[in-house]
Amino acid sequence: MTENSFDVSASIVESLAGNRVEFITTVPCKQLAGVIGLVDKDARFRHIPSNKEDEGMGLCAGAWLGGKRPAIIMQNTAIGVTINALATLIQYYHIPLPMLISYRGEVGEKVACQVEMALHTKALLSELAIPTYHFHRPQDAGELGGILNPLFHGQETRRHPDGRKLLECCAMIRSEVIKSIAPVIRDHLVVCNIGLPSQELFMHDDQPSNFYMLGTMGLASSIGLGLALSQKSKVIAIDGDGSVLTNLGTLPTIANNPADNFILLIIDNGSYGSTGDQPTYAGQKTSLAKVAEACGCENVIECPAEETAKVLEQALAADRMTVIVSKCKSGNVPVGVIGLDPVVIAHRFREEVARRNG
Ligand SMILES: Cc1ncc(C[n+]2csc(CCOP(=O)(O)OP(=O)(O)O)c2C)c(N)n1
Repeated sequence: MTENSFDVSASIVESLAGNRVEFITTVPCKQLAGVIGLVDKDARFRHIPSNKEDEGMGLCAGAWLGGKRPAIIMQNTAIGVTINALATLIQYYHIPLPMLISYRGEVGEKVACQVEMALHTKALLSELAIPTYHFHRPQDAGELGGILNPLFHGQETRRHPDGRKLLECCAMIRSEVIKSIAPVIRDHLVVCNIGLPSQELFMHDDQPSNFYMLGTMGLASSIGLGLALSQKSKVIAIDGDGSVLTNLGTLPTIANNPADNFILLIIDNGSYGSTGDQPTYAGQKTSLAKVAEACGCENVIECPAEETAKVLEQALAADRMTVIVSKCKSGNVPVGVIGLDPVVIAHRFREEVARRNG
């Protein structure tokens, strides 16, 4: 095959499909427009455009937990945006994620600003110990299939080690909202927000069906949506107002990619509770319920905290994607840390998802 006749985009798409990648999220880049166009039209893939690359990584994490092989397509200028998601989500939970990254800023680049991130792209990936493969010539893209195979295989055949409970959790008082919903959410897949919400849920009702976020503030809703789109069981993402504000792009993504097995429960205490109750804008002029509606979410319910369990039960019974904003007071109580290894959390959750989906 000559260099000219080699179709890079088609080769990449076939390598992805050939490795059973089914869930792809993208933030566009001109250089990868051909691949993105093919992915979008190809029924072998679920294509979910995301608003920001770290949001996309949350979606991919959810898809992997849901049993699907994910991939993200993005531009190298976004590497900086994704460092936290890479370190505290993708790497921390050992989630296999191929990133197809366009390399803007190389020799011949017409947009001078692109050169700046090109200078740092490889150094940042190297600092994170992420193996990189640089396709210099069009035909090099033909190597993609062979690169993907071991990436997925290694993670899918690994099992979480038993008994790796690293730290003992100290039982302390819990938030009333988490306490009241624990019996309702026990039978469903739950993705729980970073900080105190996860610690409280772990302390009171640890289940293999709970995915506790230990980092990556803002991505509970993205992980939850990716998971819901990837399998059939019902998914409840428990988020916080501060975290939703940090990833506000999640609401249009949710609205435009509805999954009737998905409930986003925002426990809105009007503050960044886990860091000492600093006020958020949601506790002031900004109504997250109205923002969700304006973004196109169709079933948005705001309720007082004491009605959360009942509203959640009704939403589960309705089989419709629902956003619930539970308004509660700020205030924290001491609670122990989560004594589980992140890889244990991810793998036992993934196995539970697979068990439920038969
Ligand atoms: C990117 C990033 N920024 C800031 C933090 C620190 N942080 C951890 S939890 C948290 C507050 C989360 O607030 P919210 O989502 O409202 O949940 P709450 O704790 O109030 O239930 C903050 C600011 C972080 N972990 N990551």
